[in-house]
Amino acid sequence: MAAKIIDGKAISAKMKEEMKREIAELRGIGIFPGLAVVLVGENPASVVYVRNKGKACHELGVHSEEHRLLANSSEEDLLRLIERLNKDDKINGILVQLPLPRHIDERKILEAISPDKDVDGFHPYNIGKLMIGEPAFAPCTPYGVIKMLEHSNIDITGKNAVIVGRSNIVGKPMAMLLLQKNATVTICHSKTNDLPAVCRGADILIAAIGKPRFVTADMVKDGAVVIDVGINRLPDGKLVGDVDYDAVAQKAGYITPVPGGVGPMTITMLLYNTIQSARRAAGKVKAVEV
Ligand code: BQF
Repeated sequence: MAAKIIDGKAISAKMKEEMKREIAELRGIGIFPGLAVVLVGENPASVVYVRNKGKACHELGVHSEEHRLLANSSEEDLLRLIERLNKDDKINGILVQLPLPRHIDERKILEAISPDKDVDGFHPYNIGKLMIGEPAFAPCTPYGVIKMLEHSNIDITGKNAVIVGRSNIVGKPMAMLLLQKNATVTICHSKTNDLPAVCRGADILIAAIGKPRFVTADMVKDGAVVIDVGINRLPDGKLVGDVDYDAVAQKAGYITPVPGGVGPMTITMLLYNTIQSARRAAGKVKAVEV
């Protein structure tokens, strides 16, 4: 079987058109969504990601602020900035770009962000809400994966979903969202026994391990939906996912490309969460529903 390609860029573009209409509507009633992106240091990948987020805000007419701190800024400097943004009525979303320099305690920083402005969904409050199936900000990458499946009319209910990777940013929240959508969920990791056999049981296979081309065709069931969350730069500069794309595309029913798959959706869901946050701040919705 030759897989259908799930085009993250096209789905993003479609969602952004809807969001533009929504923003115009909100503007009419005096609501102006605003996002603050905080970058500490200048990790080259982070600089690109922050630029992508600013560009998307600009494209949609969302107010955006980029706050850059030097790599040697203290934890206190960063906490003071977050405190200020927490109180700023123009700001509905606060995003601290990860990873942070090693001398800064990432958990402490994420816990300082007001849960009401935590559009990345990394605050323990929102993680807890996600766990009990209550409305909360869902982390952008796994939330984007759910939207990709829905836009492709792929049923989730009753399916075996296997996630390879157990990170707090992707694997774990992905499991919660798929469970919420009635999948039977397995999370695999580096210690999983006979990983290829577990993966072969997947109707929906999510690769989020951060190893280039780790998921090979022998690990994929015929006709499976394969979602590639990986972004790996090879020594020759080429960007590849966690899936051995060419071979797996011969076997899967659906597959996401890298680039142009999950990545653009991550950015779009950030904007989506920011808009929902602005609505909620204005009392237009009680909470944010996944
Ligand atoms: C594309 C990210 C790992 C760690 C921290 C579009 C992005 C990437 C790829 C992007 C990512 C990955 C982001 C493509 C933001 C996704 O066309 O394939 C957009 O900007 N991302 C991030 O902010 O932090 C990360 C991955």
